[in-house]
Amino acid sequence: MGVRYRELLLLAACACALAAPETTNKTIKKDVKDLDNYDDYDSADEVQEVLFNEDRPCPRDCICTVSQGYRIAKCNRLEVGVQKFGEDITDLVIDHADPTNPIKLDDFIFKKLGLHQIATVKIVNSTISYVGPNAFHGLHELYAVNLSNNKLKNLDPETFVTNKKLLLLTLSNNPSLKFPAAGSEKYFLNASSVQELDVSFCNMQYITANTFKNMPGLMYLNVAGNNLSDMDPNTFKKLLDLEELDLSDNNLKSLPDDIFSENTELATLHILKNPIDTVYGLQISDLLTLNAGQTNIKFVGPSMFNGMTYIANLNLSGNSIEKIHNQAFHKLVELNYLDLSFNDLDFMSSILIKENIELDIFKISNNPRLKHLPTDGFECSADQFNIYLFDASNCGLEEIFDNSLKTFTALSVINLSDNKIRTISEKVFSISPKLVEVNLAYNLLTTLNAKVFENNNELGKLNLQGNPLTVLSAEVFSHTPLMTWLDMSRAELTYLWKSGKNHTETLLSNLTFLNVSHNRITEIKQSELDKLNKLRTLDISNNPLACSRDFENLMNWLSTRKVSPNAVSENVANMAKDAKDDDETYSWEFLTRKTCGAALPHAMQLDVKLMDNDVDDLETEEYQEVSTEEQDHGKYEYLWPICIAILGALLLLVILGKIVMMMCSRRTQQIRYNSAIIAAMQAGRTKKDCGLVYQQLSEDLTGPKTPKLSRYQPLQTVTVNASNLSYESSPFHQQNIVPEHV
Ligand SMILES: *[C@@H]1O[C@H](CO)[C@@H](O)[C@H](O)[C@H]1NC(C)=O
Ligand SMILES: *[C@@H]1O[C@H](CO)[C@@H](O)[C@H](O)[C@H]1NC(C)=O
Ligand SMILES: *[C@@H]1O[C@H](CO)[C@@H](O)[C@H](O)[C@H]1NC(C)=O
Ligand SMILES: *[C@@H]1O[C@H](CO)[C@@H](O)[C@H](O)[C@H]1NC(C)=O
Ligand SMILES: *[C@@H]1O[C@H](CO)[C@@H](O)[C@H](O)[C@H]1NC(C)=O
Ligand SMILES: *[C@@H]1O[C@H](CO)[C@@H](O)[C@H](O)[C@H]1NC(C)=O
Ligand SMILES: *[C@@H]1O[C@H](CO)[C@@H](O)[C@H](O)[C@H]1NC(C)=O
Ligand SMILES: *[C@@H]1O[C@H](CO)[C@@H](O)[C@H](O)[C@H]1NC(C)=O
Ligand SMILES: *[C@@H]1O[C@H](CO)[C@@H](O)[C@H](O)[C@H]1NC(C)=O
Ligand SMILES: CC(=O)N[C@H]1CO[C@H](CO)[C@@H](O)[C@@H]1O
Repeated sequence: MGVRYRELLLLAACACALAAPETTNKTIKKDVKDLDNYDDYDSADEVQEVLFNEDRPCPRDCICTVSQGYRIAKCNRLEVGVQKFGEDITDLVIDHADPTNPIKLDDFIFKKLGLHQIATVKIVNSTISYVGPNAFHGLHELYAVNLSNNKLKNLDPETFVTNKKLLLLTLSNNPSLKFPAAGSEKYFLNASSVQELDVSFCNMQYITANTFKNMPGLMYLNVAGNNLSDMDPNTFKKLLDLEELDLSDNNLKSLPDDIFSENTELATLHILKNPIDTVYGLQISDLLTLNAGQTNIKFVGPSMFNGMTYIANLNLSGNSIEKIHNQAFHKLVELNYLDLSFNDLDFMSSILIKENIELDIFKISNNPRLKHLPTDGFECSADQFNIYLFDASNCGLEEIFDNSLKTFTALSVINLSDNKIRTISEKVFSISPKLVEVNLAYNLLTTLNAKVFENNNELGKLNLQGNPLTVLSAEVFSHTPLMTWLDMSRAELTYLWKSGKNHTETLLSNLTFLNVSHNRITEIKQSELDKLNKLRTLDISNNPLACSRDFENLMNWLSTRKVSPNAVSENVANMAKDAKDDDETYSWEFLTRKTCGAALPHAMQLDVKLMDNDVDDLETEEYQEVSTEEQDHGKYEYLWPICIAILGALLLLVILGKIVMMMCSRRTQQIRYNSAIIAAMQAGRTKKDCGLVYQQLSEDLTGPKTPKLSRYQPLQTVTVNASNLSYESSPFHQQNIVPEHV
């Protein structure tokens, strides 16, 4: 259905692409002295001439290029008598012409300029003071005209009457353009070949039954962003081929029931951003896409969509919907995409989507009053749904029941972020073996059941960011060999995980990204990471990391393995040379120096304060100081006395620590205390004895030894496989996330 005009769109896109300032060797250049300036036609004052054929130079104020057989002239102005174009120019582009010198499109101007064969005319973001009724006459190859944003005022209705090949006409953003007034018999244009017309943002107040009557070829009509309010029932009755209509961003409060009764081809209707409160009664038998976001629809009744039963894409996002009848969607058996996000729903019936067995994407995110999903999941009249994307983020969900996803066996992506979920039982995801991405960010999870992903061996991305996680068992990942991305940042972990007794060789061996920044981790050992052969990025910033030999080994290991400390690897590369200039980034070497290489005088003060590893906080001066001292070979002579002094202090601190531990049961205090001791000890790191004491200390003080492991990565880009999409004309395509295997 949408094929014809989609091809046109493609063609238009091609034409636009061709209009890019691109030179190829096919162009014969002459008198171009400064090639660097060649593309810069906006600022080119001098005459640049490019020959397309032997006898016609590129006119002044223009740059001519050839691309894939199209010959494009980009100009700053049009002046009959001064400029003369080669007949073979196919595309004319004027963008941002000098506003003090408005463009006049006098009668026959293009012919007079020699543009007999012109196929596309694009004059945009300029000022066109006048368009003669015959300006475009005689252009028999003309196929696309774009006059957007030009302060156009009047267009004679017959302007394009002779352009029998004209298919695309874009006049958007001309708020002074005159249209036939209400009640007038006049028509806007007599242009029967035009298939796409864009008159969006033209401050149109009214469309009469006659406005488009002499454009019977229209397949796409865009009247968005005007001030349309009341619609005549006959407005679109002459447009028998209309496939897509964009009425968004107008002032429509309702649409006459039979307004589309003749538009049997209408497949896509956009009514978003209108104060409309229902689409009940509209009869559009073959509508595939209804984009009704940001309207005034508050209640969805049982038969609101009865006149549009073949809808595949239904977007009701951003309304203030409070109630949806539990059978509202039951007749929409072809429904593929249902977006109920950003509404005000406080209840979701378990039979809401019962009959929508073709549903692929189901979004209910951002209904903060919802609080619960159906206890036993969404009922399905078939065995199971095919839904592969379910977004219930920010729904105030307080729990997720064992059976909440019972019928979602094909799930690939689930987003439960920004809820209040405290625990997730091992049953919840066990039903969905194809899960690839799970987003649990910003919930209230303190840990995860070790078996929660036991059935999800395709899981690749897990986001646990912003949960009060204190402990995470590595066992969680023993059944997810494909896991590549794990975010456990902004949690309360004190360990990454302990090098385990039960770790298999393959545990997380495919992990490439691990973010544990903003935790309370004091110690990470190489042994905890050395199974992660594919690790590319490890973010451990903003942890109270303490120096130890293990730590230094780890840093060396990470450098050797070229693991990046943050996502931007170039910055890290620069870091080595330019640390002082770029304190936003850091290398492992830098982190080592920062954690371990504190200047000796500082260390001797046994400064008992919370160690801060935030690189951003490190002052450049301090850094310089440190690096100078590192070059000082005499450094190690001081270590013995320091070590002894520290040992003494440590003994004291250990005793103190025990006392404090007995007195304070609150974990956070323990951590602070612990960090302080470790910080105080760091100068002794190279001493064997000190190291031993340190290890014992940390074992004593760092609390439970349960291995913790979490990882997660943002789930933005699931592979898009456009060829899978079964419907043709829809804005939904661009944003659809279609996993390859679906
Ligand atoms: C275009 O010309 C440049 C030199 O003028 C040459 O280096 C380049 O290889 C040519 N490209 C093609 C596609 O012929
Ligand atoms: C018309 O030109 C404007 C401004 O460059 C551009 O945004 C728009 O996509 C063009 N439309 C078509 C159909 O080429
Ligand atoms: C529209 O243009 C055609 C010529 O292509 C002409 O025959 C017809 O009369 C015009 N229609 C009106 C209403 O003027
Ligand atoms: C939009 O239309 C309403 C009447 O429907 C009118 O009162 C208002 O002034 C118009 N707004 C503009 C910007 O033209
Ligand atoms: C659905 O509508 C919302 C609000 O208008 C919009 O932000 C979103 O992009 C739409 N979704 C699609 C797939 O077009
Ligand atoms: C890592 O992933 C690949 C597929 O991407 C898989 O074939 C391989 O078995 C995985 N590695 C381990 C150790 O499971
Ligand atoms: C250790 O792994 C084995 C098999 O890999 C498993 O049977 C056992 O339950 C695991 N032990 C624990 C404590 O998880
Ligand atoms: C890790 O997470 C933190 C906060 O959650 C974020 O600011 C940081 O950019 C992430 N690191 C990487 C490398 O993505
Ligand atoms: C999950 O939902 C949150 C909040 O609505 C949003 O910011 C995020 O982009 C979503 N993530 C995915 C992968 O859809
Ligand atoms: C720079 C500028 O103003 N560009 C505008 C050109 O015109 C299009 C629409 O006609 C606008 O979207 C651009 O912002």
